[in-house]
Amino acid sequence: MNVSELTKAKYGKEAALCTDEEIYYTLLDEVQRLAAAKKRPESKKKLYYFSAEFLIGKLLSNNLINLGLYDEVKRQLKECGKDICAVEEIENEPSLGNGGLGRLAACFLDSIATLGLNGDGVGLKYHFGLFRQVFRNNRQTAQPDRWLTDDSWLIKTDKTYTVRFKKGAVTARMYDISVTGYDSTTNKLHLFDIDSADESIVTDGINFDKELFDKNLTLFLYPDDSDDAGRMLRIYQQYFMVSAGAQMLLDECTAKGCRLYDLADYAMIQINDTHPTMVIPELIRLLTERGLDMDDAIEAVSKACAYTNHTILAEALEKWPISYLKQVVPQLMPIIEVLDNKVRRKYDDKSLFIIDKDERVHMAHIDIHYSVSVNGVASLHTDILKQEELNGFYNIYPEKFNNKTNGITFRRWLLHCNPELSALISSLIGNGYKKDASELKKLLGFRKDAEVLNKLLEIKNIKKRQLKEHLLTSKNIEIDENSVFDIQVKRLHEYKRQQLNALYIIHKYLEIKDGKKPSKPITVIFGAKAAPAYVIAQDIIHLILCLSELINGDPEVSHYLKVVMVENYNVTEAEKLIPACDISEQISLASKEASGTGNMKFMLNGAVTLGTEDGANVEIHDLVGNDNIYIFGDKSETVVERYKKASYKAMEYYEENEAIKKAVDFITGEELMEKGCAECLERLAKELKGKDWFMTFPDFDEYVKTREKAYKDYENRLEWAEKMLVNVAMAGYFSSDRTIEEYNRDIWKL
Ligand code: 26V
Repeated sequence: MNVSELTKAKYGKEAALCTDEEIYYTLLDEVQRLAAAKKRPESKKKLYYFSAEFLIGKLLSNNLINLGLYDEVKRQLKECGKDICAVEEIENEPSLGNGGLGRLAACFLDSIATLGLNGDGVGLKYHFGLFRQVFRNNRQTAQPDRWLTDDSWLIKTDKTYTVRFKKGAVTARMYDISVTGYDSTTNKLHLFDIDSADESIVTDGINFDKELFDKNLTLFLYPDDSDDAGRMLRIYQQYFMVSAGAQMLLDECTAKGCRLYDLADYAMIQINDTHPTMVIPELIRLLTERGLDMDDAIEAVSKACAYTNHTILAEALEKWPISYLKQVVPQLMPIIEVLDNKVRRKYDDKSLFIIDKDERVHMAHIDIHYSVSVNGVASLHTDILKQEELNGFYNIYPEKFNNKTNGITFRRWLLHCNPELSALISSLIGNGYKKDASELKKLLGFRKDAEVLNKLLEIKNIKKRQLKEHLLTSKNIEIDENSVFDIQVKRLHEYKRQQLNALYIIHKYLEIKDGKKPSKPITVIFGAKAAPAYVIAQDIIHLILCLSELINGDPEVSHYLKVVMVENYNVTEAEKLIPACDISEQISLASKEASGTGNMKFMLNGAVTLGTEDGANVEIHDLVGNDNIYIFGDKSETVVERYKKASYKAMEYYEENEAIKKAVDFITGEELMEKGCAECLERLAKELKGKDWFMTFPDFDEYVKTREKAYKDYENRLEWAEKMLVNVAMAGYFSSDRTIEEYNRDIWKL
């Protein structure tokens, strides 16, 4: 590729004379052209990965890397005085996901294409995606985030499908994004939209008329489901996605000669959490419409579907009231009733039924009865599904249950975000690890090599300086690159326990005020969006922002401790934060974090985990061993028991543990009250003392002790570097290429 030739053709001038924007659009055109010219995988059977979220991140560098053009383009730009990073900045990040579940779907698409498998994504083209987070008065506000531009990675197709609702029909139009594999074939992400979407109905912040389904259907990702209109809109979105997707896939299958009864020979549908569950009754409906009888349709569809569970949190498991479904998609109800009746005829156990006594449809139950596979996303999570949450189902369908520990694409989370580390690895063990991540283990040979260890430390320093520079220029935040970077970035949820981290910060602040100064300064960094209707999560953000104002503004303390909360945490910010991290906070309450994938990204970039035995942390622990991870807190069985017995009393810990009492009382003390909103801070303190549903107090002492131990160990630089090296070396298991190979081997069989 010759960038200047391309800019001359598009803008009539050499690259050196172009703006970053002109260069960006030139590269966009060319990469689109090259991606479209790439080979598509061919196979009789094809995978359709249905997901309400695809958190794909910016695509320019990712595609340049996958097409093998990145280094060359970077060099050419440099020669004409341009910086590829500045060009990357032009692209808007499409925020088409909430967090781990959406990012996982994006990593999977990358690996599916890289492995040359025939599989496309199916989702929604949200106009605004997830809200943009803006901090005002130490609080989160939500703004619309319009990412669409005239020229983008989306290609408008002329494929349209009619989707019928009770209130009327809409036309679904398919837009495609090319999914380039790394040195491999190209697949597609199909995103559906309505032509009649009307962005002008969005008023002040992210409010809009939730009734106008033919205008609002694709405006936002998961609008607020705290009220009926919001929940109803979610059903509109889900049905819209699966109906359009189902029609598209049936067209593709019949074009390949599929007789409807043999659907499973031509299509596998992976259902990413319960959001796309209606694809099952919808496909059954379409097959009966096209002539199959009901039983045959049910069998054909069941053989083609597989379900992934991503959480055990009851509030996140979708149950739609029949009355809602009747108001939105009445055509599905007779089918759902048939599915439920078949279950009732076979089993007495009411907990297996699809429709419960309150007339609600349990979406996960449809998936489990009418699919070939049910998988959890980390070994502990799958065990909990089998033994606890879905035990009744496991007893009747043991053969359906399987584990697929999550993974991440090393192209984005190493090659792209940490070229310095990636170059060091290549110089030590060659380039093989880029296609076979298990080769990273060869790094273990350098455990005692001081030169290599020092290089690792030097790269970490480079990434820390880059982050410092970024925070300074983009957010006007100043941090000390010589401090320990201790980072917790993920969605804000009580089970992830950002509040435990905040309690530690208060504890540390009080110690420093008492004259007990840490020997190495500490920078604690947070990044997290909270659901707008999730009050306590908003309060936790408020607490962190108030702490940040108080501590960073206290000259007695700020030299030793700083607290930063990065605004609008997203994939692009993650790419800058993760490589700079020393200590990775993975402190969810054991049993609650299904897997986590941030934990894997940090590990791969040489951060050491401070975490509980939860989700994939357990597997990280197994791989790196006790010396290379900091584990604390109650085990999953203890937690599960404590919930069963309802024996936990937060107040007892508060009253008996001096340090906890001091930290919690500080939340409503004078210093913070001056900075923040009394109502919010009091509500949070009350919640902790009276309930603490995610059990931060029982883990507090051990958390403090373990965190101090990590800080102390950090000071022995060479020993720390060895821990970093072991983490990088053992991270190969968490390549999403490995995960996808397992999905294909056990479930899809493409
Ligand atoms: C959704 C909701 C929505 C209602 C309010 C409470 C709540 C709590 C959690 C969720 C999460 C839904 C599913 C999800 O995103 N799970 C994440 O999936 C990741 C990929 O498998 C996994 O790494 C994370 O551990 C898991 O939380």
